[in-house]
Amino acid sequence: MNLRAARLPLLICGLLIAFTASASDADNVKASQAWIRVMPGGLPSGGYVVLENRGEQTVNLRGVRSETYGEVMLHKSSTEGGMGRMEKVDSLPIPAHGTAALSPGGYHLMLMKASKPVKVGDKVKLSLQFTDGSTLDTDFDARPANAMDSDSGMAGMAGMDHHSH
Ligand SMILES: [Cu+2]
Repeated sequence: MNLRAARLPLLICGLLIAFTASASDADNVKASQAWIRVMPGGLPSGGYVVLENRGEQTVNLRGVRSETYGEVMLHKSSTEGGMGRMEKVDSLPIPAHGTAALSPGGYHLMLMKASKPVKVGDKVKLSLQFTDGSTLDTDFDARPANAMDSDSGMAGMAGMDHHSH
């Protein structure tokens, strides 16, 4: 291997580091398993997604914009004395090199004031907003009201009770 060939990987490596340093929050976050539990009759629907942060710093999910829903809030569910309740939260931290899950019974998006009826099978685009102002457009699958979180089994059942109030 001559000297010039040996330098090429070094150069590429340097470029990658420079790119990573300037990446926005949205560049560092990967969204997966995004879905909406569609509730009948204009009731607020829950939105769920798994967010993976591949960056070196904590990223905060600050809010969500949507053309479909006039109002979207970040909520956290909890159970106190056997009663399900939920509260509004301002942001959800996604740790560096970690994940944060919005799932039935925990953090979730509360989707309200649909501008048009959302049907099961629809894909609904939600724009996730992060600390630095960057956004990540994500397609959420609309699922029926009795859908369970496929990954959490009984936890999904608990979430269903909560959201039926
Ligand atoms: Cu809620």
